[in-house]
Amino acid sequence: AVVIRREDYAPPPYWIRTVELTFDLDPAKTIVTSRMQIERNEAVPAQPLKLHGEDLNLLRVLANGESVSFRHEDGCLVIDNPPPAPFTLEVRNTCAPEKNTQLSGLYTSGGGFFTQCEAQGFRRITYFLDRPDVMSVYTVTLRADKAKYPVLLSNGNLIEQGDLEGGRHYAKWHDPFPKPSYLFALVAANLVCREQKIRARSGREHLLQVYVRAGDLDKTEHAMRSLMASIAWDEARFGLSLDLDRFMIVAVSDFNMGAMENKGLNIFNTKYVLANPATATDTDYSGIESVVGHEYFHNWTGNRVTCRDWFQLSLKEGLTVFRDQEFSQDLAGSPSARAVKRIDDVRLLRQHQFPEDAGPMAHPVRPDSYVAIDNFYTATVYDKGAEVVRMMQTLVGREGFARGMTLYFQRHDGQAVTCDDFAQAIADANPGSPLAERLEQFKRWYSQAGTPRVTSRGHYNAETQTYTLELSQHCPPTPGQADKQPFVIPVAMGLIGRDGLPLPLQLVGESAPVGTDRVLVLHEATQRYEFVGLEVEPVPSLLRGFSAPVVLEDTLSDAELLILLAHDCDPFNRWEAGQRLALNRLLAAIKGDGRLHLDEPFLDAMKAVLHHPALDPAFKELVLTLPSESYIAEQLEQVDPQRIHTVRETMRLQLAQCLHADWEWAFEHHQVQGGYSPEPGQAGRRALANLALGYLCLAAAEKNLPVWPGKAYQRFKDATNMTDRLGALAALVGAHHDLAEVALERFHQMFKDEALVIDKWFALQATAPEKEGRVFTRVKQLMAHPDFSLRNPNRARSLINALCFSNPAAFHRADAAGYVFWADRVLELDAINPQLAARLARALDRWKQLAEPYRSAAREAIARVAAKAELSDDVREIVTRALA
Ligand code: BAL
Ligand code: ZN
Repeated sequence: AVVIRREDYAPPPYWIRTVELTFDLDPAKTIVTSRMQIERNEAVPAQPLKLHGEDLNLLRVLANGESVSFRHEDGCLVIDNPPPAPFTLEVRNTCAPEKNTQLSGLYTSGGGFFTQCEAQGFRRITYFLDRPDVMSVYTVTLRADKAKYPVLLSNGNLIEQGDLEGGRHYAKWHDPFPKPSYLFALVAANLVCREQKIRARSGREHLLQVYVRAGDLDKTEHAMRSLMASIAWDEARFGLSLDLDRFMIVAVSDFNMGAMENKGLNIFNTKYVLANPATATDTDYSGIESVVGHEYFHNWTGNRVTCRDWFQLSLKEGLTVFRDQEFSQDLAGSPSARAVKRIDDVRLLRQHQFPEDAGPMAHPVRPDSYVAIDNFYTATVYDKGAEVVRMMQTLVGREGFARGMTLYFQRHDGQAVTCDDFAQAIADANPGSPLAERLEQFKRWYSQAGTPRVTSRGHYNAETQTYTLELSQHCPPTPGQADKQPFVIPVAMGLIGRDGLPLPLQLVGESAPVGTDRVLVLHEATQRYEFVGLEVEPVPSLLRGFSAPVVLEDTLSDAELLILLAHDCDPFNRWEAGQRLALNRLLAAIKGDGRLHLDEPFLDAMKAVLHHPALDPAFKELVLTLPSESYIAEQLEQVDPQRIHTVRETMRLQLAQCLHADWEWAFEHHQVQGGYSPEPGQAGRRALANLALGYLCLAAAEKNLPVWPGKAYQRFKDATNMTDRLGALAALVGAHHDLAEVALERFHQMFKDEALVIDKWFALQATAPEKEGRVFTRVKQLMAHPDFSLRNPNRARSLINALCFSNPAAFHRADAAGYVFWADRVLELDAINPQLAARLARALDRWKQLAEPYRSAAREAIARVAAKAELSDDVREIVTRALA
């Protein structure tokens, strides 16, 4: 395997200014003809022309219409002596879409043709300079059987279409914007579409289309609404308008990622398009909104300004995740609904990115090297990258950040640039800001991996009425980076009185208090802040809104956490205090004798939140949901997954029993009246009612009481939307109640033709709380279910990844059977779809943290995968790093 290094970047020796592609589409053998206008990049010494190609069958190569000598080397087509002046190169080749199970390049799905070119799929379609800094204007002609493939789409504008002999037809598309090959797309399939004409703020008219298979049209309204909302938001917030006459979204059921931002022709996993109340949950609805937004926002952050090389991936991904998160928060509306969204985002970051930063795959937001770039579409590049952008906004303010974005586009529209260029633009637009003053240091967030630890110590002096806050930072070593330099860390904070009221913040030397909320910029290893004029000892509320992606280590007592939970005006920290209280109790039991007995103050605090008249149900649901098993594991030096599971289940049961009357109240009082809407208010009520129902069924199952399981079953049957139906089903499954079996069977019958719902059916069973090995046994049985398939990524993930990533107690078994299962599946999948296999391979990233006997057994399983001779680069990179 070849290691690609960032420091080796060199500009391309050639430019491909225009490309005319013609596709004669056939599932077994598609003929691709490519005519490229190529010229030398005079800025670099003359070199052979090397075009990337993978799994292609070359038919002919002509330069200026004449044959030209070429050779193959390292998977490239090499022309040693291309004509010196700008010239036309014509390449003709074939590829085999129906054999393309990797789903990278041109492939078939459900009887249609689809493409996925990011990161390096275009080279699996035809020979090209398949790198993001080579941008070309594309004209694309598609020819295919008209009856089988009535819809023929590519990027840009349709300029010609018509019939051909033999029942075939053609369509010709032209995209006026130069783009890198990774943004190329085509679709040829039997699809229907929802259309919408809109007039943007700018006055320009656009045609919006959402293409799906016949029968799914009733599930496209939400995606279309989300697209319209995205267009309006980008204009309002950043002054960025849609630059195309036509914007298309196409849904496909076989897709490795969530969606892809191809210029003007976004291709989506059906999971992020299709929704109606009967088949999609509130979570699905909000996922669609954010992914539709995400892909649309890429049109500027990614497409108009793209990445110079793949090490800069976070330039577009971190920024675009930040944008989609802001979009969803703005759409959510109320401060409380915004906070719920923020908490959700932080939970994901902590669940996925923090473990990544602590494991063998730890890498900087801008990685330094890779073997398979597909392995670096990670939580670090995406979600930590978004946090880096958010910190910039915190340091320059919301307006300042918008100014920085404007400058970024003024400078770089139409270019392929770097993370440095982005940070520079934001800083230059905000001279005098803490970002501009410490830009070089701030950029360590791009170059240093690992999650920094911020330690806080407070000291109150009653005599001088001062409070000294000492903040220190350090970052643990990560592979290849033993020592870290201090980061620039914005710490949003406030101080709270024992009565819960916010206190005025005045630092020594300041003439007056500066509000009750401010941002401290920690940039040294240790800094002290002295607050004056405080008549009582305050409780610090630090890292409000999770203002930096760090672990905060403080010495807050239970009493102080209870004050924050009851009173903090920052909803994020209020939630955090509740989680900390729960976590303290869980960890004490796990590290102690395993026994847990919930105390009155904790239970009273939870009841108070549940009944609080001013808090949103969605927020209550988040407070009353316990930290996940994997988050608990991250707090421990040595992890015994079974012990964590047992203790957490004990706590769940005690919460269920001790708050029984409260859960009954919560369930009864949070029913939604009227028709279904995915809006946050309704969704929050449903979430809390479902949480309550889960606890009620758990308590009932323990004592074998029939009432609540009976009610849950009834609700499951009568539900008028998927959120309620699945919630009731999950309550039964989570309690291992006999009715769960009947309900599961019925659910399958009801939805057997709805692939995305059947995915939920598999996932629910794979993520049920483990009890006596039953869940693991069930998963193995489900592998043989007629509806199961490894070839469809959503389906494979719904069972296998659900078990290995989301059900630690079922996966980490003392008999190692979970690891044997994992290794078998990684190897099986690798032969079909290496990207998918490599993702699954990461389920054992944190094996070194496991206690025995898990640790040795996990290592053995990884070694077994690594010992396989024919392994993809993707999987080899993951297991090699894991064993290093
Ligand atoms: N660019 C790959 C899919 C996404 O992040 O939008
Ligand atoms: Zn993206």
